[in-house]
Amino acid sequence: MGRTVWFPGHMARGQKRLFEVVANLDAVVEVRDARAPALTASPLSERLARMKPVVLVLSRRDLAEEAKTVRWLEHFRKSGRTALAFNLRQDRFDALKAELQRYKPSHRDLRVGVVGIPNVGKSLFLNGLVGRNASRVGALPGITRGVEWFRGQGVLVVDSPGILQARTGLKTGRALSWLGCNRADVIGSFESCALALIAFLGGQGLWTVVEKAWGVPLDPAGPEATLDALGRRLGCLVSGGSVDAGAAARKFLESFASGRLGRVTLELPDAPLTEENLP
Ligand SMILES: Nc1nc2c(ncn2[C@@H]2O[C@H](COP(=O)(O)OP(=O)(O)OP(=O)(O)O)[C@@H](O)[C@H]2O)c(=O)[nH]1
Ligand SMILES: [Mg+2]
Repeated sequence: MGRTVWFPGHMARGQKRLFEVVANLDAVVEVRDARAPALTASPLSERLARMKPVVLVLSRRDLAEEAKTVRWLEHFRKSGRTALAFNLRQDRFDALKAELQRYKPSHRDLRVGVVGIPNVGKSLFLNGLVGRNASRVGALPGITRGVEWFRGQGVLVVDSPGILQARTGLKTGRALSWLGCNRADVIGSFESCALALIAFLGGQGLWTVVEKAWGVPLDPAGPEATLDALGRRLGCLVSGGSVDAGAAARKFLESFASGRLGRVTLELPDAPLTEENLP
């Protein structure tokens, strides 16, 4: 059986190295995507929480549905967890910095680690914390390859590569690709990931986001027919005028993951996405 998540060597090495440095940290910030705060939990989340205080940061607040983000924050607060949501490209993190200072020992600077699955915004968050563009940020998963220390604004911060669980269910792996956190091309194909996304959005009544942005209705004949219509709308055609489904799927996934289609939240605290309920 092929892999259902992309798990290159830098993830295995990063995980080992991360646990070596955790002992020297005062607190850990776990970054998750506000569009799916349960699905995008780090596989290291529980283990880290047993070792150090963990603060949750929900990234991409600007791409999620605000009322649903408020429900998630309320959910975490009720479960006794500290969680804050940001547009990491714009917002200042003063409230979060104040929260982290609670863990600073009196004799030295605060030491914080930033963890999370690929492409959730860890490096962008770290840059905001140290006050400069210290760590490289990029639209594709797998930008940060190693565990690295950065200093700035009275805090020492460790960036880490995005780490996935090596064994993840196929449907969960595909759903992570919708948010840009897993490599669709490595785990199956752009097409299979896009078809699952079409089925999911249709089933949840969320297709309106795509229809509003691109004017393509959900085709009752099924996801393949809808992908075909998307391909025509996006001009992904091969000679002879038929649709290049792979190219259409790739464009659709990239637009969805980057939030260009509009705000959308995929799950709520009382109905988290799992291998059992995903298409
Ligand atoms: N609109 C928006 N984009 C964001 C936000 N947070 C992160 N991004 C974008 O998401 C992409 C990934 O950001 P990175 O900081 O490189 O993510 P990472 O978690 O370090 O990724 P890896 O190192 O590859 O695991 C970049 O294009 C960011 O600009 C946010 O709150 N809003
Ligand atoms: Mg990074």
